[in-house]
Amino acid sequence: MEYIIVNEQYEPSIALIQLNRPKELNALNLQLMQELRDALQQLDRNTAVRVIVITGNEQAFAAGADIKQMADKSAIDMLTIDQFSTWDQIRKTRKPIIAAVSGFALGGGCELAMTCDMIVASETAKFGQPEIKIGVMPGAGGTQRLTRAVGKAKAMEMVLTGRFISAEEAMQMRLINKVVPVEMYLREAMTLAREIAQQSPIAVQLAKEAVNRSFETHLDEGLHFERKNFYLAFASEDQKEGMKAFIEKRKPEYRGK
Ligand code: CO8
Repeated sequence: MEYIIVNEQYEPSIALIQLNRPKELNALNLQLMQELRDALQQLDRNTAVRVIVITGNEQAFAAGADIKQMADKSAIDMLTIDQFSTWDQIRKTRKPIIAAVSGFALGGGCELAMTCDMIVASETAKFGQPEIKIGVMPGAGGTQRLTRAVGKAKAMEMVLTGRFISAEEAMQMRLINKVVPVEMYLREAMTLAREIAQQSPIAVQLAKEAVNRSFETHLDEGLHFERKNFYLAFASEDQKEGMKAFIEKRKPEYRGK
């Protein structure tokens, strides 16, 4: 891996992926995205991993897709490269992913953070969809996920002006889960990851799938999907263990079975 650093057991059950193109503010070139996809697929298969955290560095989570790599491409080049299949694969990760964001999360960087399941940010984080300023528009979910998260008016403002918003504003707009001082953002993301890693990984997977389904379907179908996953949870040993532990007034020991 050239552009990311993967630590499969940064903490027990928690993997950390660090985007690592610091000189380019972690601009997302094709290779970085492919490395990220491959790492996520591998971590998704690794039963020792229950939660994945993606981070950058203090200056930048990611300042967007690599403009220098895209600048002279034609529409047909973009179609042929088909980089969005990489993004689609990332979206299919079954384990929960937390983005730990500091500094710039712009364009594809903001879209990558929004593709994750939760976002913990440092006070210095800046979110934005500035594609409009370079003559294009968001292409990896910015018009869709941002609008679902913050509503039409704010999404329009961000997408049509390209203006950045602070972590505090992002918090008020419900784009992110938490804002903490810069020295704490990774630690805070780990605290959240630890709490999720203590739960049954089967229940976590089923629940993540059901929450995500709510973005893709109407209420009746969503409730039906939720119910099926709820029933499925009763096929797990973890369900028996969780309920037994409650009755016996002890901590459950989930084995992911
Ligand atoms: N792509 C390529 N290089 C970049 C990018 C980028 N997105 N962002 C920063 N860099 C490079 C700069 O060119 C510079 O390199 P060099 O030293 O060789 O000149 C280095 O990183 C440092 O950047 P700056 O000197 O500009 O640092 P500043 O602190 O002055 O400014 C900013 C920081 C405000 C973040 C500024 O760099 C900037 O505006 N960057 C571009 C932000 C942007 O427009 N992002 C959107 C890109 S388009 C996009 O994401 C579309 C997504 C579509 C789907 C995804 C498909 C893969």
